[in-house]
Amino acid sequence: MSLTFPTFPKNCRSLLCQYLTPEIFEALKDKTTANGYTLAQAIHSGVQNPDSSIGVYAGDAESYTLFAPLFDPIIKAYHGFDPQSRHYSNFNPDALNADNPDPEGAYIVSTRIRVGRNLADIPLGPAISKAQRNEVEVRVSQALSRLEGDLGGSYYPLQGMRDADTAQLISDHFLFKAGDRFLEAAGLNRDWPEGRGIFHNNDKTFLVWINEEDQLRIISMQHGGNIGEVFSRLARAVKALEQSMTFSYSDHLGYITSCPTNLGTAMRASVHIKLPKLGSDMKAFEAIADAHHLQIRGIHGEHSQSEGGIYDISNRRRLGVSEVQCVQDMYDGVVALIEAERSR
Ligand code: ADP
Ligand code: DAR
Repeated sequence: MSLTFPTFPKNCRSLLCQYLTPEIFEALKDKTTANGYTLAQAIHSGVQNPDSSIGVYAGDAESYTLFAPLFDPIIKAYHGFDPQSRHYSNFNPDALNADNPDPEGAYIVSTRIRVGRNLADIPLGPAISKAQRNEVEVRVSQALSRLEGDLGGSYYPLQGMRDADTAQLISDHFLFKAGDRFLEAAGLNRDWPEGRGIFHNNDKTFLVWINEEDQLRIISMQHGGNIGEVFSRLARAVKALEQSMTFSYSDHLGYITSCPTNLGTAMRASVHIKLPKLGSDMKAFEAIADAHHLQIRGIHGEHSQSEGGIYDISNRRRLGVSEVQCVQDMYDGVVALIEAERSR
């Protein structure tokens, strides 16, 4: 890894480019966390990919304190969250005001709510060893095997999975794709596909990804717009898993994740929604999204495009807001988008 100040192109807009000064680089470049993670590793994705939006990844919880002179301004810029602020969690579904906004199913194709989690005693993906990643797979899949009722299901390792089965699960939006160039440069694709896999119940309404960008992505999803039901299932599942695993958490940053954009709740609550008319007026579409703290993605995940007038709409805020607020953000935004689509 380079120990000289990186050269960024003039058109670089990532938060890394904006906040890595020569002074901060000199102050941090020789520091190493207890897991051996360095500044060079933390910034490597953004140096290799100057078109990154963020450009940094943490290798462990200590990264956020040891490299705070760089991470703090990036967290402030993305989340509007100060170094002295405290994060509060509220996963109580009863606090959500979210009757189905589209009971006729005219707009919302499907609803998905996910959280990222990492085991408190193992480094994050960018710093994890192969043996540690395999240990995560064993510990988490064993905990999942003890789930009962509608959360019960089976674990399917990626290693040995038939290519056709992998492709079908990805096409059906259930399984993660092989890591993109940003994750590759962060060291998150090392030893792929060893130690990675997916757990799901029979209905594929409850799924857990093991060792993608975070050690766990805990997912509740179903067709239609019953956002409250999706949230309640996720809350039950996370509570059940917390009985057998300790997740990395701090009073300041909430749930600790490899990418700083997922800190706090580590929650992304999304709908796939048909908005063809708004899609032809992106200025109005984006104005409503901005007003409701929403992110617009394509329908095959991050960095993909919308298809057939269907968009992935989700909350943008994750840190400094509760899980209930994340879902309320998405819900309130979806109500406004449906009203705008109807009025056209
Ligand atoms: P993440 O949500 O885990 O950050 P992505 O944005 O890449 O990751 O989405 C992961 C997968 O989940 C993709 O296949 C995407 O199409 C699917 N997905 C996201 N939201 C929904 C939704 N509301 N309904 C169905 N599939 C969804
Ligand atoms: N591609 C990285 C990450 C941005 C946020 N998305 C995540 N974490 N999947 C970037 O800096 O653009």
